[in-house]
Amino acid sequence: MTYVYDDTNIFAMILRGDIPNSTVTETDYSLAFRDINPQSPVHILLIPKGKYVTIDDFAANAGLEEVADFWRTFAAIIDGEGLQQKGFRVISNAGEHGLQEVPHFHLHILGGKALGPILAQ
Ligand code: DGP
Repeated sequence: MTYVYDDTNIFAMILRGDIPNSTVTETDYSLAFRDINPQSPVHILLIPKGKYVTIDDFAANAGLEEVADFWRTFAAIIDGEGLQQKGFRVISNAGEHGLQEVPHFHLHILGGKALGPILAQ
């Protein structure tokens, strides 16, 4: 499977520093920032700095250091935001059926309230 990365997507612009973001944490390989349109009291987007379109692109093609950094950063966010005790939800939309708006792989990390059913319909 080949993945075609669009350098004009909004998260690429954030990574280039062209538009500001509310950074939660940053490493050599990963960036986490607050969603501009939060769906819950905690709504963080975690992205790799590398050019991966979807979660499966990242899983198949990222280097092991990137993968390890990403998941350790994820764990640090859960800890830092105090989400372990009450729990949280992670979503990654991919492609057309997943209604992915921004074609740079990202995790939505949602928490801070009871989130309801996983799907609205
Ligand atoms: P998705 O549908 O999974 O691709 O969700 C993309 C998310 O990105 C959506 O929840 C809104 C968020 N978003 C879009 N543009 C910006 C932006 O410029 N800054 C921030 N912080 N979030 C954005």
